Amino acid sequence: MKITDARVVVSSPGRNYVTVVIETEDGITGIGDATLNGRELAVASYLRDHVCPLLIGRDARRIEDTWQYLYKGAYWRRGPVTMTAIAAVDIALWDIKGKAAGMPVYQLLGGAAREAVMVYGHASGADLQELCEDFQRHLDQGYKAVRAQAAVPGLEKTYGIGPADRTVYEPASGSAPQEDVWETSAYLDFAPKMMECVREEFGYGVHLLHDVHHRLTPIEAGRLGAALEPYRPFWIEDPTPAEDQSAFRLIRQHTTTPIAVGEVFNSIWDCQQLITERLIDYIRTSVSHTGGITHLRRVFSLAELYGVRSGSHGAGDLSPVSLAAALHVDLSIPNFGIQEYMGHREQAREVFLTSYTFDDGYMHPGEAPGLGVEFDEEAAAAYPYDPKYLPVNRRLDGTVHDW
Ligand code: CS2
Ligand code: MG
Repeated sequence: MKITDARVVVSSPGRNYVTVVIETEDGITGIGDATLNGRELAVASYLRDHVCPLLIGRDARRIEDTWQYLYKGAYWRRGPVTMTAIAAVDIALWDIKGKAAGMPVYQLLGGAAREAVMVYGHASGADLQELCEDFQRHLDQGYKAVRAQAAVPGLEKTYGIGPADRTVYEPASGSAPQEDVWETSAYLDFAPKMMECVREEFGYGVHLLHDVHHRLTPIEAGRLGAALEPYRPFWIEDPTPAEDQSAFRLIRQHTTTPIAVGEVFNSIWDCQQLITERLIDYIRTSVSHTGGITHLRRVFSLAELYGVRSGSHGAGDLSPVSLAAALHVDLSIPNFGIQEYMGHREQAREVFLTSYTFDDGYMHPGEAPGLGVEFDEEAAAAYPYDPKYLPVNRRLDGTVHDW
């Protein structure tokens, strides 16, 4: 089954997405998500200039060999650009394999290990009242798990606060990074009040998640985790930057609050210590940034050995192709935890025609062969690339901080 064409489509239906399209001599087409928020063109170039020409003539059925060829053959390994590019090719090849077999990808991965995939949505607000109103909206939609984020009083901008019109939150903006101002002490005083408010309003029958977004030192993260224990978070996410995996030993000494990390990771080596030392409870690596289905399964298999469950990233800047691939993996692995699902803007739903379903807080990838997503390239052409950047965070004294 030789590959006859491999192309990259950069478009902006609702937000920027990079989509890989691979065609075979048999007329079967597969698609992959190569979107890296704020660095889309870097991945598009890596693919167009250095990967796609090498795919022509290769056997589309040899997914593992292609993965190794692209990973080891580049000599320069790992990193978000490289691994997102490899991921997109990998996802497209699994799509092709499923279509050739006449089966949804999850069947190729061993079949369903559960009936459906529990997802969590994003509730947010400019104040606690708005947060609770949005939280209730998610409960009304059937979510069993909801993430809570609220603007920190006194700070002009806070991560994760969705627009007033309730369209899908998109943090990237402008033709250059906007600069946000951050003050940790204000956040540490406020976060427990926010979680207490949600529990008082909605009780303990719903899974309550919160994203710290890399902003604390390890000891501050330990303090936050301990302060939130009465409110039983499902997890706190990215409590501290995770380049230093050993830093999580300090957090673990101070709190039993579950920890989720990994959306910025791109390989198993980024989380090997976190998993093998049980320093986290959920690994958030995504199918589109961590080398595709082939590599993500390795991460989750390692995690299973140490009692760590999956909690994959699924923000709106991961395309519907990525979400579909994630759902196939989520359905098939034994140590599934939860899947993030923010939904996608209307324009994206015009371009990516999906088979996955949402019902009462759970999702299923569907039974269509392959991923179950059709990419309408013509519709995509109506939405040209629109350069956008993620914000830069600075502390009150101007020091650059983690966003
Ligand atoms: C967030 C994301 O979904 C999450 O957990 O961390 O919104 C993240 O900020 C974006 O995906 C970055 O592009
Ligand atoms: Mg996050």
